[in-house]
Amino acid sequence: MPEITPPPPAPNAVRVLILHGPNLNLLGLREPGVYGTQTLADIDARIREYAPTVGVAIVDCLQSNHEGALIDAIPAARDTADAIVINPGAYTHYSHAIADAIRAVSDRIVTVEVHLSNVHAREEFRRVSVIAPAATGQIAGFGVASYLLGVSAAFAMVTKN
Ligand code: CA2
Repeated sequence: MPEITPPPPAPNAVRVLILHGPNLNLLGLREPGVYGTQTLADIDARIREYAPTVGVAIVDCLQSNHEGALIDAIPAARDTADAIVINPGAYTHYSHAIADAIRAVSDRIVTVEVHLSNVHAREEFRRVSVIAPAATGQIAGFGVASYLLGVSAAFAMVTKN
């Protein structure tokens, strides 16, 4: 398939940082029955293709298996992003440190928590998100579309006033 070059971001585009948590680098390589066949690179490419069509400029797509790297990226986005779309992976269920980092920037940054799978229909421990109370909202269960809905939700929240 020919590569699609996304249009340049509009000058007033909403700036969104995409954060992926632990093990999401394995997408498409392991457990395709749960998380699908698309790799993380495929997902990032789809997000980058979609974002300009809804007025969003993607600042960066960053994946880390390290809690501290995700925590560092959140306040660092204060001056470069209007919103963060984050799939915290398994940190969703216990990282109060990531939740605190989100709270610390919530005066300036909208945060959308996203999940590929419907965490509420899975094991008991996945039904609890310590991130959700700190985030602006949560989207789960739509596969790759969860990220695209997250990007649209970020745009809607940043431009609502
Ligand atoms: O559904 C989601 O997006 C999750 O955030 C994915 C996390 C899981 O711990 C959350 O409960 C829900 C797991 C990401 C690990 O992804 C893998 C991909 C391929 C193979 C193994 C793990």
